[in-house]
Amino acid sequence: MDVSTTSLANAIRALSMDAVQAANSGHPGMPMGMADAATILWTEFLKHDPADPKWPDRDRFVLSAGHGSMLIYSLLYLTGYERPTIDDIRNFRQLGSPCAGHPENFLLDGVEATTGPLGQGVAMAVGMAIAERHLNAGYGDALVDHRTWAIAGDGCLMEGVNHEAAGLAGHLGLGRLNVIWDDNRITIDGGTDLSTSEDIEARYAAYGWHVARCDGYDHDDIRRAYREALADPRPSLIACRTIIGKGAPNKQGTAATHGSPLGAEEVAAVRETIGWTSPPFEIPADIAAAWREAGQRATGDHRAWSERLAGSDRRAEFERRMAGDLPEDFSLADHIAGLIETPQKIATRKASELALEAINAQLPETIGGSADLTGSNNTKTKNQKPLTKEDYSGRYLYYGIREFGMAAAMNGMALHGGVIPYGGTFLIFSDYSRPAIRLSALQQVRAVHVMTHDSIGLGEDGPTHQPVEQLAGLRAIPNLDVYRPADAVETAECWALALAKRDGPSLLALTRQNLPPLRMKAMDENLCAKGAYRLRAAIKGRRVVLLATGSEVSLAIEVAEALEDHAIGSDVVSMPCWERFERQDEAYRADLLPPGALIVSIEAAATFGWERYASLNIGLDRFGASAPAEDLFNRFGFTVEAIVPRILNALGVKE
Ligand SMILES: Cc1ncc(C[n+]2csc(CCOP(=O)(O)OP(=O)(O)O)c2C)c(N)n1
Ligand SMILES: [Mg+2]
Repeated sequence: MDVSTTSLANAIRALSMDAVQAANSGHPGMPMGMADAATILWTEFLKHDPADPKWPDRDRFVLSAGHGSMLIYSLLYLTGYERPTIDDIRNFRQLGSPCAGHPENFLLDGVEATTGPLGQGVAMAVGMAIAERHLNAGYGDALVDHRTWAIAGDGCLMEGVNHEAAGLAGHLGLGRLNVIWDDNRITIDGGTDLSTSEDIEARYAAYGWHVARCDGYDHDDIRRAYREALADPRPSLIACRTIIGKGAPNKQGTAATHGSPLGAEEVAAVRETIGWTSPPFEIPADIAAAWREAGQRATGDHRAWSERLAGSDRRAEFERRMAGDLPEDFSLADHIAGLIETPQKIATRKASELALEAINAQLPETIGGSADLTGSNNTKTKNQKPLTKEDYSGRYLYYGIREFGMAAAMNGMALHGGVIPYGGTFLIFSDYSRPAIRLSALQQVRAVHVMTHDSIGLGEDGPTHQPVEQLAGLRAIPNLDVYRPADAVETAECWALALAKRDGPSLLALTRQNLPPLRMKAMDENLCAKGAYRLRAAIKGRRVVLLATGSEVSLAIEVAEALEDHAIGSDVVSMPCWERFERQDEAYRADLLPPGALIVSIEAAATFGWERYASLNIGLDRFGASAPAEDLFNRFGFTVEAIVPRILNALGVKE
């Protein structure tokens, strides 16, 4: 079919400007500027099959510059994905349309990652490229042999997470990763020269990347740059010189095209300029057919791959892993039985390591790691060798001091599929990784964050390292399960729950200090599954329910015993996970937290939020201090002697 690349690209321009115009909101500049480079990528280079968007060996494509969402919606539509339909595009940015303001992976097949928070797309692409090489090391070229492409804007490359991710990618030599930079020298405020004068190409070269440059409208030059990128063993940055809003005669090259409709007049002028005579949302038949045909390019590859899979003796395991299913016989029951048989006074971070020994031995899909705190986070198990440039089969990643980059890469790995990433840092530094934790929750991906040193219990490192408000902030993120287990058994139970949650991330807040074993009885049920459960029942008539998490549960038990001495019956409810508790029915919740009893929360962290459950909140609403842990618990009132009088006072009981 004899349709020019320019005509193909103009279909993207028309769809993008018309959809933004119809919505009266959106970002036409980026899709118009990158239309040619994206067309060549999607019609000549990208390996994908619109008929099977989940084909495991497809190339991954991440639109890191997510504001240019009409670019990917156009590409998916034009190459023949089932969705979006032209009506979906007509309803761009409207309630119910999968063509949301920014691309959301759970709304459309073919959108590999949710992007919009600039920089994270590239970091997720790094994670995808890691997963690809890791699976390739395990399953070989026959089953896993694809690339990861990303389109990034100036903004993506300015963000700090870009430095973390690009550094990691260079270090790991991820040659299958190609980032196309929409080098239009414009951001919202105007020219990039307002804020930036660094040599980005030199920066990437210094990370160990291959850097190519091309003219974003010289088609052969674009092809040459892509081919160079494919041939080079290093990750590639392709600096693609473009003009934002290309095709809009009066507005192109200006920030005015970044995030506003062009306006009816300018839209008409574009039609004139590029020779587009079709009405909005109509693609001329020859152009539409050429796009569809290009969308079929990889069907032969796909068929051959399916035959190889059918003939592979690894097929069942490969399919299980790509589907995200755990092995049917996966269980931590033996591990937990051992903990109950031989109770140990250990830190929950150590308990997590013990759980991971059992997990990693059973699940080949886990990839652990830490942001340079391996020995403190206890994230590495004996059978894990490092994942390195020389050996991608390793199952442990030394992320370096890159908490945000780590969490974003974990999202990319989880989105790629076939692996379950977990990564560690101190709970206090969840603040550094928080934007990616939020995005994993929004994207519904399984990533497990191992956050140790979870309170003043970390001791001498002091208030810079002692989390206070972090738990409250993390609990506020929708679809993130935050766990704070109280002993080794709870830690194992929480790990089992985290791994079983396929549609969202989990975070384990773990202690540095040793905790006494509390769960001494063997049982089939995972008690943490309900988020909270009665660990101790009142002996005398119940007047008080002590609601505690993690390291404060054993303290709550001591407090309960002291209250019983005052003839005040006290339950202790361990509450490792608020979010799971919230998912229980009213009867269960009321049984644990009965009206009429004095409910007291005890947690060595901000009381913010605990008011919803308890009328007396014992916590830490200030920064901690540098001292041995025991001195801090004494100083801040986490003792039986300090807590009992407060409860008696609340009950109006005289001592
Ligand atoms: C982390 C983050 N900060 C700010 C924004 C708001 N924002 C959206 S696009 C943009 C400018 C991006 O410039 P560039 O990447 O060059 O895109 P272009 O204007 O060229 O399309 C900004 C600041 C955002 N989406 N994410
Ligand atoms: Mg720009």
